[in-house]
Amino acid sequence: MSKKLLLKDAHIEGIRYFDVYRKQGGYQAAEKALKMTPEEILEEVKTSGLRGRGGAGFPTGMKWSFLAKPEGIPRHLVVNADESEPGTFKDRYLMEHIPHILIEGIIIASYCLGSNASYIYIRGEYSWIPDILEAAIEEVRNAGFLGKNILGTGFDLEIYVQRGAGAYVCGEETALLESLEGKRGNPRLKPPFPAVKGLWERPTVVNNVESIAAVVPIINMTGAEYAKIGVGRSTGTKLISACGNINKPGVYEIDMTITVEEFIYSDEYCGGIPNGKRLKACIPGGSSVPILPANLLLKTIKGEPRYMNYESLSDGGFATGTMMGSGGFIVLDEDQSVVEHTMTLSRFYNHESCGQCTPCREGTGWLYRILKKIVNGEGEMKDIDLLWDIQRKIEGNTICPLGDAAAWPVAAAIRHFRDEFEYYVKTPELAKVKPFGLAHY
Ligand code: L3W
Ligand code: SF4
Repeated sequence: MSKKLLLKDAHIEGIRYFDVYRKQGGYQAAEKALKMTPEEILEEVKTSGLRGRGGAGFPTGMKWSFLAKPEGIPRHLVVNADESEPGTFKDRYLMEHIPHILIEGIIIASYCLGSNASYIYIRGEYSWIPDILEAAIEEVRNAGFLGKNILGTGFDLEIYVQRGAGAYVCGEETALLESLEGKRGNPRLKPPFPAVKGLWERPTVVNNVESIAAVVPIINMTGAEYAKIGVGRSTGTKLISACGNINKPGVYEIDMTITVEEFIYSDEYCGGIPNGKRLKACIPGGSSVPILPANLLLKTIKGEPRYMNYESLSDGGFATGTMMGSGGFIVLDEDQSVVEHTMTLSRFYNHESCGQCTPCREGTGWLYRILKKIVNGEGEMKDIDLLWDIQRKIEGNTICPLGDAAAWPVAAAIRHFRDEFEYYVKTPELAKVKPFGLAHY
């Protein structure tokens, strides 16, 4: 049984409301933190080993320590709730069911960072969640945890909820800041990082919803105890949203010591693949991370089991590994077509490109059009090499990671499933026939 820190009370009726959350020990971490110094809180977060839960896995304590503190200039905390990565819906679950763990985390983080005005930027499509968050904020204000002179500490805090307008790229932290400032959400060049020049050019920390929520158990149990959960540099617990060809899609909290096999087949998690089908492939960290075929998913190239953590999933680099990413776990059974799946993703990235950089603006369109040509049975062998060339020219040559995110799925699909691309080219009429099984491998 995996240890639960964030979802431990998710089953309790009414946990969305302040009184019920408080009865379960809610806001004790905030009370504790407000008696500590900001430096002591930072030390706990650093000791915990918490890594950013939005996709990049950057150490949270280190990010907080980078925050510039020029005299007389306000600082901000911005929570990235723009969760738009295909396959990722864990922050939605957390905000819908336990909004107070996020609000409590914001209070602690804001106090630590010296932010008197903090923001939650939430994707526009989550249209019903801002009401939940705003109701929770109102309850917390009435209880004295928000506003002026919180609990008599002299610390003031306001939390604002801002809805996005439906652009995936606004999940990229600098595009998010542009959008929050009321402009078109175009990513900025980095450096400067937001920690130095962020919202309205002020020092800003941008953290994912789950990262901020994790600060609550860290303060409650201490960073050292949190660091004992998990393995290596994958400390604490991670929320995984599981979908695709599995019996039990949903959001699970894991402690990063379980194997991928256990996660897919155990009844505690995905419960196996429907109708006794075989596993073909999986994208474990949201659509941007490389797809892995079943053999490399269940074992690394060294023959060791593949674990659900940052290090094990990326073992072997992109040649034989992938990434933990946002934890959006997408499972494909033997009937799924990797080529068609890759085309769908390419259409998405092409549509979501902001158009600022040529390799991304033009390259994503080329990827989509060539993949569509292959799927429609009009592909030629040279198109597969052209796809490879185009993704190489995008990767690393753009302002923001959306370019890489568009390139990696294509690269991984060709690397691991080239024979399937060739099958489409050689036998276009057969490629249309379902089930499109493992048979031809
Ligand atoms: C100050 C330095 N700050 C790095 C900060 C930086 C950012 C964080 C990580 O995300 C991933 C990609 C996909 N001084 C710093 C510094 N920072 N050096 O650390 O930065 P970085 O550049 O490693 O990554 P990133 O741009 O934050 C890229 C994933 O995000 N992704 C997923 C998107 C969707 C979701 C979702 O729906 N939940 O996350 C898309 O690309 O895996 O690896 O804060 O400022 N010297
Ligand atoms: Fe815009 Fe794409 Fe360039 Fe990112 S990589 S800034 S989405 S054009």
